[in-house]
Order: sequence, then C-alpha cells, then structure tokens
Amino acid sequence: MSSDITLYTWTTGNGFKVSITLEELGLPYKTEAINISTNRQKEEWFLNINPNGRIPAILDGGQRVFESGAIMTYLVDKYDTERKISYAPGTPEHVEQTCWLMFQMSGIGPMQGQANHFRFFAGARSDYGIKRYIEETKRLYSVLESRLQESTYLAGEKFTIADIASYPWVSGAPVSLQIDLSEFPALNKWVEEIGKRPAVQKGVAVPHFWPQEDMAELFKKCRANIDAMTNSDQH
Ligand SMILES: N[C@@H](CCC(=O)N[C@@H](CS)C(=O)NCC(=O)O)C(=O)O
Repeated sequence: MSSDITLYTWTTGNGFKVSITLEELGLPYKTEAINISTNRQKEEWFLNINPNGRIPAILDGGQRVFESGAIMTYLVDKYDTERKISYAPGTPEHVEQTCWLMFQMSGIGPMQGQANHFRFFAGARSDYGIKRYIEETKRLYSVLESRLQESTYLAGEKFTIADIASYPWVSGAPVSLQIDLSEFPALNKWVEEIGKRPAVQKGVAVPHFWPQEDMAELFKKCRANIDAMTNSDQH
C-alpha cells in the first residue's frame, strides 16, 4: 500500500512510539525534527497539524493525526493488513490491545510525565510532588508486571502497539527517574526482549540518535538542579 507520511517528532517517549510503529510496519516516511526546547511545536503552522502544540503528529497525505495513541491506532488500522503488530478488531486480544494502549495513554504517560516534571524541570522543588508521581509510576509498573507474569506481551502472545506505547517510557525510567526495574522481573525481561528488535532500535534513533551516556548526563544535571533547591512544600 502506498503512503505519503511525514512524522513530526523529537527524541522523547511519545515520539518514539510512532517512529517504532512506522519502523515495525516497514512504512516509508519523512521525518521533521521538532526541537521542543525551542518551542517549535507552538508555531502556527504546527498547530494546524496538532492543535495541542505537542509532538508527535503525522500528516498522511492530507490527513493530520495527533495524539500518539491515535496515531498508532490509525497506522495499524490503515496499514497493518498482515497484522504484524496488531490484533484484528472483534477478537478478545484486540480488546486487550486497546485496554493496555489506553492504560499507557491515561496512566503511565501522564503520571510518569509529572514525575519527570517534578524530578527534572520544576521551577520549585517539591518533595511531595516527586514522591507522589514516582510512587504512582511504580504502582502502574506493578500492574504491567502482573500482566506480564501471565502473558508474554500486553495484549497476548504477539508484540503489538500496546507494548510499543509503554516500552519507551519504561525502558527510559532507570536512566531518568532511577527506577530499579529488577523490582519488576517480568517487566524487566520484556524491556530486554523488546530492546533487541531491529525496528525498535531504529525507531528510538528518530529524529536522531541520542547516546545513552548523554541522556544520563542530562538527567543527572537536571536532578542535581532540583536537589540544590530548597523544598518548597507547605506543610
Ligand atoms: N498525549 C500526548 C502527549 C504529547 C506530549 O506530551 N508531547 C511532549 C513530548 S513527549 C511535548 O511535545 N512537549 C512539549 C510541550 O509540551 O510543549 C501524546 O501522547 O501524543
């Protein structure tokens, strides 16, 4: 099937969900790097593609799609005719696929996103905020752990977009939030297995490769910055 896809993205968990999906499907696509630290995502032209002013987004010919979960769903609905990374609608596994995709979109993404905010980028230090969101992230990981103790992948025995949605967030957590994945053995094994997939390795290098050491260095600096502030919580 022909496609004319442009991916607007940056080196973040939400961006990687879409580049991994595109790589797994083997679809050709152009990449437009949107460096979110320069606020390019808030420019007028981009708001026509994603009115929410965030990455990722795609244009497929004249069709815009924003919200990473909607983009992944759109891509498999339209292009995954061989069901490489999705289950067929109407099957119990497809229902599970949707449940775990939504679990990431409404749980892990927002909660871990807030943990990142309080731990790295906040304008004031809040030990309460750091603890609340890291604990909640870990609670959500324990839900993934329970599921992965009974099932190889989140939706069933096949690797799907449900796994792709959570993978970049969970795999980045040890380096960013210093979450020890050995507390979650089945989840840890799932991360290791998924990390071996060639399409995943390609997808996490879009729009450019960001060496793990540089990433670790940046997060370390951000944590030190917050730690140097006086805790501003009101008791
Ligand atoms: N729910 C959205 C979240 C998108 C999102 O938060 N993107 C971040 C990068 S991971 C972003 O663009 N941040 C820049 C900003 O908020 O201005 C999705 O899943 O697509």
